[in-house]
Amino acid sequence: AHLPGGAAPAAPPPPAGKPHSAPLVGVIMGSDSDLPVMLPAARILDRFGVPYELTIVSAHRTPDRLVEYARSAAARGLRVVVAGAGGAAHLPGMVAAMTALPVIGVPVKGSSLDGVDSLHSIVQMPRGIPVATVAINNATNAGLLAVRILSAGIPHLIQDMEDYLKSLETEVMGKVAKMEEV
Ligand code: RP5
Repeated sequence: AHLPGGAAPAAPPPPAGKPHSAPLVGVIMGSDSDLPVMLPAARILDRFGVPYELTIVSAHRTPDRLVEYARSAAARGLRVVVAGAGGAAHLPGMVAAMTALPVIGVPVKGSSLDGVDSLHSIVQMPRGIPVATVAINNATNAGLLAVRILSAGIPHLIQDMEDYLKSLETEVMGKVAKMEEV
C-alpha cells in the first residue's frame, strides 16, 4: 500500500513478483485509533490484488489535509475512497463533497453511544452528496464494495459526476445571492 504523508502502519509488503502499481482505492480514517477497525478493508484489497493507500485524514484536526486529499484524489488515480470515522463523523461526507469519486463510509464505534452516533453522522447525508454507508465497524464490507465498484468502471462518468457536483454548488450559490438580497 502507498502511505502518503506518514510511515507505514501494519500494511504488508506487496506479494513477491507483483509489479508496484498506483493506488486505486484510498483507505482513510480520522485517527490512528480507527486503524484496528479499518484494517480489514485493506486486507480485502490485498486479497483481490487491488492497490490502495492507507492514511489518516482528520476532518477536524487536519482540515487543510482533508481538502488537499479529497480534491486531488481523482487526479492521483484513485477510483474509490473508503473513509472511516467515529463520533461526529464528518470525514466521509466532506470527502464526498470534494470529489466525484464514490465514497464508502465506515462508522467507527467509539467509547460512547455504541457507534450509533458515527452511523447516523455518516448515513444521514443530505440529498446530492451520497456516501455509501456500511454497518458499524464493518470495514470488510467497505473493502468488498470498493472491489465491486472498481469492477464496473466507466471513466467518463467521473467527469459527468464532477459536472453534477458543480451544478449543485451553482444552485446553492444562486440561493446565497438571493438570501443576501433579503
Ligand atoms: C474521530 O474521532 C476519529 O475518526 C476517531 O474515531 C474519533 C476519536 O479519535 P481519537 O480521539 O481516538 O484520536 O475523528
